Order: sequence, then C-alpha cells, then structure tokens
Amino acid sequence: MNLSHESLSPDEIQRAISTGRLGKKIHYFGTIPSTNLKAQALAKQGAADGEIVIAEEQTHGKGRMGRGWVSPPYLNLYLSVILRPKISPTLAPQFTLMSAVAIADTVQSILSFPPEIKWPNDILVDRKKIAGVLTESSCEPDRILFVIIGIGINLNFSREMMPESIQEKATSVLILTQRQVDRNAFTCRLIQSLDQCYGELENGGFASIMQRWDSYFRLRGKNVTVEMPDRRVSGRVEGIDTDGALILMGEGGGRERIVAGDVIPIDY
Ligand code: BT5
Repeated sequence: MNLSHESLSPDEIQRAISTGRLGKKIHYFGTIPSTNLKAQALAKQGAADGEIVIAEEQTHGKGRMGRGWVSPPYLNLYLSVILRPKISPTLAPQFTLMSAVAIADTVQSILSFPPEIKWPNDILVDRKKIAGVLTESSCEPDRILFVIIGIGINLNFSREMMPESIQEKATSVLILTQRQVDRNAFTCRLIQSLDQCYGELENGGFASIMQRWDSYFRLRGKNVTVEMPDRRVSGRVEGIDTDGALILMGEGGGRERIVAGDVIPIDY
C-alpha cells in the first residue's frame, strides 16, 4: 500500500470544527517529547480551558505508570487537551471515562462495528489496542486547577511499522479497514465529540456518559484480576462507580473499589 505522510493542518482543523470550548487554540508541533508534558507546561503558564496540543511525533510518549506510548511521525494522532472544569477533584477520573466514550464514538463512526472499552483507559478492537488515554490532573484540596487528557490513537499505523513489542497487542484503523484515514478529518470528529461529552459532563450528565460507556464495556459479570502497583486482586466485575472506580466482588465475598490498575480478564 502506498502511504502518504501528509502533515496535520491545525488551520484546516480549526476551520472545520464547531465547538463550544475545545480547540479555540491549537498548539501544533513536529517532534516533541510528549504532548502531555507540553500541555502541562502550557497550563502552568495559564493556557485556557479547551486549548489543544498536537504533535506529529513524540520521542517520549507517555503511558500510565511509567510506561511508554509508541509514537512514530505522520501516521497517528497524539493529542492532549487542557481542561479547567469546575467540578470536585474527586471526580477527576470521570474525564478518563468521558474521553474513552468520545474516542469509542469516533472510532465507531469510521469502522462498521463498535470498539470495546477496557477499564479504565484502553480502546480495543478485536481485543487489540487501538487507542489509549492518559489523564493527569493538578488539584488543590477543593478544586481542580487543570486536567490534561492525553489521547493516542493508531490511525495509519501498519503492522510492519510497529515495533515487535506491540505488534501482537496493537491495531490501527489502517489494519482494520485496509484504507488510509484522513487524519485531519478524524481529528475534527474527535475534537467535536470530546467537546460535546465535556459539555454534557459539566452539566451533570455523567449518567448519560456512563450509559454510553457501559454500551462499550464487555467485562461486566466477568472474572478478572486487577494488578495495582502494590497488590493484585481477583473477582467478578460488578460495574463502575460514579467517580469512575471499578467495582469488584472479591473472591472472599467482599466488595472492592479500585481507582487505578490493569485489568486482566480471566474468563473472557
Ligand atoms: C495508555 O497507557 O494507554 C495511555 C497512552 C496515552 C498516549 C497519549 S499520546 C498523546 C499523549 N501524550 C503522551 O505523552 N501520552 C498521551 P497504558 O495503559 O500504560 O498503556 C501503555 C502500553 O500500551 C505500553 O506498555 C505498550 O504495551 C502499549 N502500547 C504502547 N504504544 C502503543 C501504541 N501506539 N498502540 C497500542 N499499544 C501501545
């Protein structure tokens, strides 16, 4: 397949979107270490709610818990959004769920079948990861200063271009459809969808976001092991709490609320 490596165009994206708050300003870079790091620096310098950072390539793309995000140039989307929501810091995890819904809606709109959301931050198709979200927030005890939502989505990433370390567990729109994606058009759709979900969330619409999240969730009632930095627990997935925590019925019969960890399905 002849793949063209066209640049993203922040001007074209800005002209095409019609949003309430997101993307009024887009900071666009060729190669930077990480869009999340750049967004954090901009937020600390006073960047406004809804400003977006996009890079063509990341040299140190960040995953969760010190892991990395493979980010070669001109193929995919690496985007971070700066938000300044007026909600309690305890509800910050809702932004990861909200972003997962926006990504899943956008991915579904170009595939003919729905993706799956794996709690908390993976978007999978055919059980392979097509996108990940890294939410980082800066809070005072009673208010959120800013939230950075970092999104990596594999668009025109061919299997041959992937390092061996992710070849078996990653996928992309190109792999799934055999067609190259218009990255500008995809980015517009994603920003539009995030903007809509953000508005909904701030206006008390978490229940409706959760309903959509649930429609992409396949692990309810399944047995899983959750690995956390300091321990691991096994149990049956009961669902998601209003703050985004995973609720497990532990093997000993007690309920567990898990705020962060990696879910490994047992009887998937
Ligand atoms: C995530 O972490 O899934 C969050 C990824 C967020 C990346 C975006 S890109 C824009 C923004 N700026 C940043 O610096 N980061 C964000 P986690 O659940 O920890 O998953 C990381 C794991 O996914 C790695 O250890 C690999 O196994 C796998 N992985 C790495 N790169 C991948 C890719 N391009 N596609 C699929 N899987 C990948």
